[in-house]
Amino acid sequence: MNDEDSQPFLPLQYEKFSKDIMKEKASSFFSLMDNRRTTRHFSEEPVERELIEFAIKTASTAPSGAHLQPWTFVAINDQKLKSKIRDAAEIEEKKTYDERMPEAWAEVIQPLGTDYVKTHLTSAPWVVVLFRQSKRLRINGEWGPTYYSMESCGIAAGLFISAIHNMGLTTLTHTPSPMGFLRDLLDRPAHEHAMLVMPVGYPSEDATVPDLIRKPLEDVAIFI
Ligand code: IYR
Repeated sequence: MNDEDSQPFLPLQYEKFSKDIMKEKASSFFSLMDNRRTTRHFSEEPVERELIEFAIKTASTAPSGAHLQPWTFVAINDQKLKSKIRDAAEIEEKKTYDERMPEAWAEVIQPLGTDYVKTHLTSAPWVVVLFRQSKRLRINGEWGPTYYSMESCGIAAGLFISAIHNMGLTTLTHTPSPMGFLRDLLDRPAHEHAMLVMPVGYPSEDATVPDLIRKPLEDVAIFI
């Protein structure tokens, strides 16, 4: 690679905090995120498009393999399209719940109270579908791979969920299975693969969540 091809480097913008401020920030961010819950019960109250744009812009700050940002977020507000997605998702999910789900899977999701009925896909004002790009178009016109696209999109999804929670809205990571129908319904190209469906909105007034307990630190971390 010659100098003309390489990226310019800039000084890192970095602000160092005092130890006390670091602890305060660490603990308040943990409290904020520890209060996040996934609910399937959404209000129909509208949400401004600008807020969804901010969440997608935040997600798009995620680190990604070779900085290819291999994601497309399709944000759907159109009621007719949301209904079509719900109909198609429920057809697949009914088969999954009734026929395809092995017992070992059913036993761990049974406490979550989920079923094939996907009300959230029509009640939430927005449904955001995250597509993972497995290929990219090179400058020479040929297709090349993307790198670590699963990891990159997983990180982007985490930032999206955090941004939505931080702005006072709620989302649900819904994974209709299989989800090939989303590429057809949303007219996405063959190298894009639907990965997550995230309804976004306010929780309904009667929203409930399963009574879950998160694993304590000792069960999720080892310090050496
Ligand atoms: N995809 C289905 C089933 C489902 C799977 C898991 I793993 C969950 O944690 C919850 C549900 C659905 O979205 O209902």
